[in-house]
Amino acid sequence: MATMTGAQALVRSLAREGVEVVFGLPGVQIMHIFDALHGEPGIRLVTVRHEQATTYMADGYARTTGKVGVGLVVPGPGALNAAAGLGTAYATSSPVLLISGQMESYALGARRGALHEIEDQLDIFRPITKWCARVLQVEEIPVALHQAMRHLRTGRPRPVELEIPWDVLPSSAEVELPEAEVFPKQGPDPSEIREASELLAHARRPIIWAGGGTMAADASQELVELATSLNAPVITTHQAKGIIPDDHPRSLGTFYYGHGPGYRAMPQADVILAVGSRLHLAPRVSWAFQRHQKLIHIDADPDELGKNWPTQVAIAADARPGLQALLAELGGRTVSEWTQGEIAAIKDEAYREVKGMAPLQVEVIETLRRELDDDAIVVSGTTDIGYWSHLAFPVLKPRSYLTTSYFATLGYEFPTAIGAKIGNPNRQVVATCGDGGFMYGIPDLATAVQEGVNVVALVFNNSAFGASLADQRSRFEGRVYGTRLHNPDFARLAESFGARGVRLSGPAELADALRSGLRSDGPVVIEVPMPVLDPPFQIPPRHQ
Ligand SMILES: Cc1ncc(C[n+]2csc(CCOP(=O)(O)OP(=O)(O)O)c2C)c(N)n1
Repeated sequence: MATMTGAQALVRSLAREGVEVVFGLPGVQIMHIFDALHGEPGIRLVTVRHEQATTYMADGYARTTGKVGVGLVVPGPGALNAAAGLGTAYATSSPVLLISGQMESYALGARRGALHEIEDQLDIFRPITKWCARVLQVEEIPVALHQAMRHLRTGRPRPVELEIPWDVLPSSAEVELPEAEVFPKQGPDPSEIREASELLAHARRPIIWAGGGTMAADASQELVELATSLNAPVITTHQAKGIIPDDHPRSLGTFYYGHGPGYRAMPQADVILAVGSRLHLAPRVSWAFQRHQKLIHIDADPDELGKNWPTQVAIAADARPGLQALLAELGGRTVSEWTQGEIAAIKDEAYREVKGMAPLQVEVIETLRRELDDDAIVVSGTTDIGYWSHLAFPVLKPRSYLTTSYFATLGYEFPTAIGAKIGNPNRQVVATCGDGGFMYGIPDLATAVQEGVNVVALVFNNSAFGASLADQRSRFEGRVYGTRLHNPDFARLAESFGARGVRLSGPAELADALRSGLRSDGPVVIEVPMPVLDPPFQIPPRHQ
């Protein structure tokens, strides 16, 4: 027990729980937390320029390191600004903690129009968090933070939010700080593993379908081992890209809007083992998922089991212990008929198709792969190159390819990349941005300069909200309205921030610019002119 203020109790608890970085933006209700951080050498405070960046950066940091990402904002407008990032973290099952201030206790519920008042802020966070709470006593702060960490580190990782009224932060009390805990992961039910193993052991055409839950569980090694011993190809969602190297002989790449090698392989499957995936596509791709196939579904979130597609065996477990148990139970048994030649042929043919559909985009993506290290982190933006990267960019390591999952958050990519680089200073980090999306994150170019963060933003400039324009072309008889954009000179804009800016005349110049950009000390913006092209979801899949 020790006497300390609420702000000290919070910051010491964060340090005790292993938090090393906080992404924050100050304001009167949280200044005591800033002051307590000033006295805490183990935590780096990164001050951002727009609250959206607190949660985007925390998410980028969290998903690339596996550690908890922490944001710190004022209530009301600050909390609302941070909400799109928290929603993205919810969609991507990312362990982000948002600490938001609160009005003074006496103002809660009084509806007097106190500074930054929102009547019940927790109601705003409920749909985009796994757990959220308000703490009203100093002594409760470490306990609440420990509880937040338990939610972040057990089951399906999803964001949490904690709010503390302004007056609680400078108050003092006798406080006990709980020890940080390593929480055990949820293991599977052995009888379900036996049932699943029997199905897999007798499957002639088993396919493994890996979703983002495999990444959150760091189950790469187990997944690759199982694919090898079962002789089963692996299809990933874009969230799980890199869980098996895309160039692995058993990888069948990424299935995205009916494109990718998966659509050729899935109809052949007799048993599908889905791990850490919502299977949200299943009801929409009848040529891929078929009723006669047997589905084994492992997921840390029991709510997902059987929700989108009927399962034969539903296993509520974290992906890693789930796969470990399957490996042990199978003991190498398999009658799988897949040959590596078949898998390679399916993959080659699908790649040729993708190249035929998007030659310019694939040329850019191939340049990226050639120039980047194997463990480089690519934050794949909500932009044309980002969507085609799901299909054409080979990801070689886990936790090195970020998407927004179903949230499709325009503008997340650049701040998310800054957070990723702060968590991984020795890895290359590139964000692929559209001109529309990049403009959301421009304020935090200043943060990247201030913090000396070498992130390369590739801004593919088609002077349009391109996907929306393509939508107008296809669904509204070509009536283009409200989707063309006037843009700044991105290179000069970057220079004015003290960053490096380069304007290319075309994608052919990308390799050199990228190479030198990755060697810079600070952020680099490379503007690449592009025409408006069709994203994959505007092109009907061949099997429709
Ligand atoms: C926060 C948010 N607002 C709006 C959208 C809808 N939206 C999806 S893509 C897009 C256009 C993106 O334009 P740009 O960033 O220039 O990339 P491009 O499509 O041109 O490659 C829009 C407006 C969204 N996904 N997210």
